[in-house]
Amino acid sequence: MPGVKSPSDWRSYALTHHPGIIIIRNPFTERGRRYWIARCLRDYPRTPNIVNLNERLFDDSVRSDWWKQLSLCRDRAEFQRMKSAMRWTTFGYHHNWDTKHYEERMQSQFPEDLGSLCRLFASTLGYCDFKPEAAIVNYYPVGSTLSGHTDHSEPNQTAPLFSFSFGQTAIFLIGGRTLEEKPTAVYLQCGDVMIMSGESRLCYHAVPRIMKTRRPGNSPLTNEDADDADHDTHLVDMGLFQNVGDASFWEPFSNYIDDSRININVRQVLNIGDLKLGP
Ligand SMILES: O=C(O)CCC(=O)C(=O)O
Repeated sequence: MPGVKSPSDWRSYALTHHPGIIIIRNPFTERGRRYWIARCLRDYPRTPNIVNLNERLFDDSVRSDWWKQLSLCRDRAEFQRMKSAMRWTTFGYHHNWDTKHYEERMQSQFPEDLGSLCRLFASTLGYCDFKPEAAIVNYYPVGSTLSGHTDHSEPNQTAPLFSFSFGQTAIFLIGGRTLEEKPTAVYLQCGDVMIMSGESRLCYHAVPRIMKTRRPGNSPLTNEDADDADHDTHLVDMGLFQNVGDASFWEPFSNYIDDSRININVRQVLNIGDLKLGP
């Protein structure tokens, strides 16, 4: 897949005290990281996908195409307000934050490229039946946090969960099935992929801190990035994949992640054999 290194070059780790957690340290090329950052900012938070932006605070144009309106905004204070207000978008089956249930009628299309990315990681790890059906993209301005929780809304709680981190570094806490168990802290850096499988799938986790460490996404493109073009080019938006190598195209995305983190969190919703959610 363009933008991802060959699995034989992946550096994968397990956590001794948290069976089922797998961390693959940045298996992306620089161009690959840029591509996913641009997709998360420019494309995924667009209608019909759902975003957190409140209708009393933002008009329809912002709520339906946030990045476009942010790019057009010339007022510094308004730009900051719009930028920091974006906290999540959902697609595929939409996670309902109030009921904590998915509904058959509440879904938008799951993007082909993200589906292919997840299936690549899933099949390489032996989860050949994994179906990416719901995604939450979390946007974290430096200073924001995510409190401790478990992900238990999915009827299928045995399929692994795939989490992709981009931009600034997070301190991620992974605990146990109850709040009594002591959590372990790990850094999730730009490009890291974390898989919550098996016993860890239903464990408590939290993001207590985003750290502004460095300017990710600004390493020069290398030969490795040039070789990307040889892969299955239909799996990504090749126009965007090329454009992120252009300094002026990339600049607004680079500015965003200079003080923010992005996390793509992908789950399977349906149990094996089910074609839709029950009533
Ligand atoms: O940002 C992260 O790494 C975790 C996100 C998360 O836990 C969630 O979306 O449920």
